[in-house]
Amino acid sequence: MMRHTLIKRELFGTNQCASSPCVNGNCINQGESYQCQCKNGYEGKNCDKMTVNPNYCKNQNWWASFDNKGWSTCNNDKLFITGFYRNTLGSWDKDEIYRLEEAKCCSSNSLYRNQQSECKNANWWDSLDRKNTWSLCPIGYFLNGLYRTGGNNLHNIEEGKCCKPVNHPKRYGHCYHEYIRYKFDKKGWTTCKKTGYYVVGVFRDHNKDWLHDIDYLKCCKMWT
Ligand SMILES: [Ca+2]
Ligand SMILES: [Ca+2]
Ligand SMILES: [Ca+2]
Repeated sequence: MMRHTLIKRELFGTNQCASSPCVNGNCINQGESYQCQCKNGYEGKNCDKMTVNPNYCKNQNWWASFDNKGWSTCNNDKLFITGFYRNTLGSWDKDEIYRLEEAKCCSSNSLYRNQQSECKNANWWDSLDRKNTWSLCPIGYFLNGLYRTGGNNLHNIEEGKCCKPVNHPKRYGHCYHEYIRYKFDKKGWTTCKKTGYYVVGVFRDHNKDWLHDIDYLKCCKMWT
């Protein structure tokens, strides 16, 4: 059957799909032309453009970047953090922040799709030095990255990069506190579990000064 079809095409016209023009999709031969059926997340004639659709998320690699002083962010201002991946607990008394290895970066909800972002750096230099204290983005902004200095304690996370779609107001939709006291002691993903929520801040516990001492994420929805 297959063989038959190929021979037929050779005789009666060229196979427009022969060069596999659909980068992320299936090709449909249409005589002189072709059409691509794109996989989810891609668009364009050849399915070569990535759609930043409301459900788009990417795990951003911070494995090396967060080992040293400097910024680790989502690779796009239009993406917002919904959670973190951490490596194995060092020990209760030495759980260095470089064990934070990845951030989950997700697009805005559909209302703000493809809008440019405006960003601000939130000053957490003192707030993360203190126990029982929240370190938060300015109201209406969502976390996009973290800045750390040279030491490896929790208090060495000094700033949050906080972004919002330009037309997003300086307020949030519904917010809640995701309790991660035990979850964040272990290797794996810790996220805002409810869908459509983004991280806007972290809470340092009453205990020590290590990565596992983040006890809560503040998770908020975008305003609709
Ligand atoms: Ca690392
Ligand atoms: Ca500090
Ligand atoms: Ca903990």
